[in-house]
Amino acid sequence: MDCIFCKIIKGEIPSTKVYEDEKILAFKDINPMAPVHVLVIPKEHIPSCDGITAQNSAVVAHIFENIPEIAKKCGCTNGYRVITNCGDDAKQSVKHLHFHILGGKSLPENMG
Ligand code: DGP
Repeated sequence: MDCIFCKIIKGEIPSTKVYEDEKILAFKDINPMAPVHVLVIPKEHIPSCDGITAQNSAVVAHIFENIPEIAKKCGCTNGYRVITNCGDDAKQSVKHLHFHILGGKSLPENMG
């Protein structure tokens, strides 16, 4: 499958990893929108939020169980934002489920 994030998981494309275990990987976004901009992804290929089911949702819970520690470790000491883009209207550019962690500064209120 021609998926950039699957290639990052396999080590075929380099990334700056900040957390990894058997189910998930977190790495720095190549185009940071904030001082801290990390992507957290499942190692299992799930295309987007639309692909989350009762069969695979445990990995999503696992991601959220680890997000506070990842955010803290990366320097989000005063809060952070978690975002996932799903589909064309949201401008999802990589079709592998990922959660952006943004922080390290006071973020703008407007998200729309
Ligand atoms: P989204 O628009 O939600 O699909 O965001 C995809 C993000 O992935 C975007 O912020 C840039 C990042 N990205 C794309 N390709 C690469 C890559 O090869 N390496 C890293 N570290 N990030 C990437």
